[in-house]
Amino acid sequence: MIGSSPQLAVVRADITTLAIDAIVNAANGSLLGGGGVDGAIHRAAGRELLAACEKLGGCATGDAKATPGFKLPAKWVFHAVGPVWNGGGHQEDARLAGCYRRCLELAREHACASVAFPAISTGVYRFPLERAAKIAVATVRETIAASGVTRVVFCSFNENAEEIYRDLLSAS
Ligand code: AR6
Repeated sequence: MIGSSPQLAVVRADITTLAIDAIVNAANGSLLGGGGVDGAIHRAAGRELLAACEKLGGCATGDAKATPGFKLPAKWVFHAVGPVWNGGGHQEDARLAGCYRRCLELAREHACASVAFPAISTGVYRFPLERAAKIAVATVRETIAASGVTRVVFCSFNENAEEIYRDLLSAS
């Protein structure tokens, strides 16, 4: 684990393995599962997660909704819907920032002290990784104080993402 701030850290891990108050899912608007990290979370949490998601009625891009973690070590899952990258002129940055902001609001509502985020939108949705990571770190830095969260983990799935987050966290 590496990070210059006591509140923000980067880990390289499968997010489904983290024992933490809440993990964030990079979902789609249906909230009914998919590939990537979404598929991994649904597989690890078990069928009860899909049943809980079915009751949520979908979710807008830039927003997030909470369910329990069921069989996951995490207590909660915050299902965030990131934007599909479409060149940058379609409010992609603002919508991505909205995901991080909303998840920290959900953390406050559910009294979570620790939250782990994957790099939302940077897989199937093709958001450029470095640009996404900058937005992630900046938005968390802006909003963490109001959330009551004491620890945010940026969960990287590969070495490249880990290095990008490490550089961003070591910059003031
Ligand atoms: N743990 C942590 N990070 C992961 C994991 C994992 N187990 N698996 C993948 N990643 P993606 P998106 C990283 O494609 O771009 C789904 O079908 C991955 O390396 O999962 O937001 C949804 O249902 C990448 O950096 O999500 C949506 O339809 C990041 O997670 C759509 O994909 C996000 O990649 C959402 O696309």
